[in-house]
Amino acid sequence: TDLPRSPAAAAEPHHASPAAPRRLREKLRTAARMAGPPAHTAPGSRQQVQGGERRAQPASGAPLAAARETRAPFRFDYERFRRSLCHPVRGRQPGEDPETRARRMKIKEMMKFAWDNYKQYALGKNELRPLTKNGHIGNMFGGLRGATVIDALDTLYIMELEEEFQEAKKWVEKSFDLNVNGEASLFEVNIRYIGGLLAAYYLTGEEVFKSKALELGEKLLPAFNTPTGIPRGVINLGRQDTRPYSIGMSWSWGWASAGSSILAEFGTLHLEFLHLSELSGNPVMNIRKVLNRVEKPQGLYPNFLSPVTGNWVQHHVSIGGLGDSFYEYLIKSWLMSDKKDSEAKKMYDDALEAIEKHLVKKSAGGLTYIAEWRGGILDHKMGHLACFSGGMIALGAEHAREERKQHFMDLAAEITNTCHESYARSDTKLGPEAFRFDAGTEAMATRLSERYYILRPEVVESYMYMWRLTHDPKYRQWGWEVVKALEKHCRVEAGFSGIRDVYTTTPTHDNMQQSFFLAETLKYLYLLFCEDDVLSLDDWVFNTEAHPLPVNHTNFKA
Ligand code: DMJ
Repeated sequence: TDLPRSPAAAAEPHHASPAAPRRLREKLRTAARMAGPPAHTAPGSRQQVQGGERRAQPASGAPLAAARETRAPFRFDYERFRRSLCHPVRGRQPGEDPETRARRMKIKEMMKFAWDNYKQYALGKNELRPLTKNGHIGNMFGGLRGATVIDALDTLYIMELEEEFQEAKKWVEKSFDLNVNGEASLFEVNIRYIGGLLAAYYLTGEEVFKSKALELGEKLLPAFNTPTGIPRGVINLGRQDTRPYSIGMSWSWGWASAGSSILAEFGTLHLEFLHLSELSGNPVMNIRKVLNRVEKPQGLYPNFLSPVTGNWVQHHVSIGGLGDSFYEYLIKSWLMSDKKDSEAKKMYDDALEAIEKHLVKKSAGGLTYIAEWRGGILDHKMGHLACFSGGMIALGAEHAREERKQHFMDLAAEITNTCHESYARSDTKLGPEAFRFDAGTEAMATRLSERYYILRPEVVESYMYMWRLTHDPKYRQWGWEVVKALEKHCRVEAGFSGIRDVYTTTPTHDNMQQSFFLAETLKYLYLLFCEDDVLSLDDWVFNTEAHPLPVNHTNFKA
């Protein structure tokens, strides 16, 4: 999701103390709440938890006292984990046609260009400002720096940009400071920093990424100290008060109605926290219980929920901003659990049925889209963010009931086609932030404020999944159209920039190279022109920032 930001206190970083694993594990154990036995046991960990009893606590929703456990020292077995993968992470690179290779190399060149400019003008800041050639810090990450470094790590690695990967790794080792004291978005820190560090660790086995992920994960835990265990949106990274309902640790966004938490924020933690749990040997919280208990209007999940009562605060439903990645993490939790997490699968199936029944519409011109819902009234608008849903529905289709499989593949293809239309109908061949289906308009922005494009990935993300799952060559063609448009309208002297209006061929640049451009847009484009065994969907799920997290292959024999 993408949200308005509250002003946050940016603090000057001090030098981080090195992670202290034993102390860290102790704190994780104290603060984490258990709602049942861990759903996930990674191949690397199974043989390591010797005598480690994980005692389940009742899912009361109230914070629990410290879970006292005795167990042997925990060590994640990375080599064993690597042997559990079905494919080498960067694939086997069999013979392929020269055009596909050349296109992939072009995208690699774009990544190098984006990285080199960030490194030259903004290393250590969160994003590059490519027109003014300086860095941007912003207020989303609570004083943490280097969002672009962390977001870029796995893309650099996968693209075999070895020198650049080493530069990024060196920055993490020497300069990534976790001893900060500012207000951060729990969601953004989780998907970009935790997700990026975890992926870098699983891909490379470099301990520095694991220890930083665990240390940062520890800092996020107090956000879960609410009466329901549903975290609030903003957390102060400098405070470590783990008492129940502690005041002053976390806040709801000022703009979110009545102190509510956002579905796409608290619903987009599960994948990363399961892995933190596996790597530390400690259990994690499970906030699904609350969602299962609360009544859902027409089976739909509204975007705002009270972290105090566990009830919905407002009946706005959207598969785009504020809702999006909650649905994504349900199906991906199931896939990541090697199809064991049946609770997540059922929630996904039920939610998708409700979405299809109430939100999926067809325009007069025959375009399928997903509308938004405000207390029963439809808003015939689709955000760019909602375009990830083509890929998600395709990913889930294969695992639907036999008689629904083709239906969901068709639905995924139709939505992806609509999102492609939103690009094809613009002058730049890039899509607007939101497009509408009303008053004779189809798949175009009608408001000036919705015409911008900030290098977002969701449309190419769906192209990548649709390609992998159908091998219909049109998805590669569509991806190549995006590459050409990015080169023409977004590439500037010192990096890539978003544009303010996709409906003019002389667009104004917004002077921002978003970190997700390196994490997601370029990674998904690159994978679109790779063989299927590069970051194979058999082995990996992508978090919502496109950071690959491994599937837990439960049948793996060492
Ligand atoms: C990214 O940070 C993630 O994809 C998130 O889920 C939504 N917003 C941006 C990209 O548009």
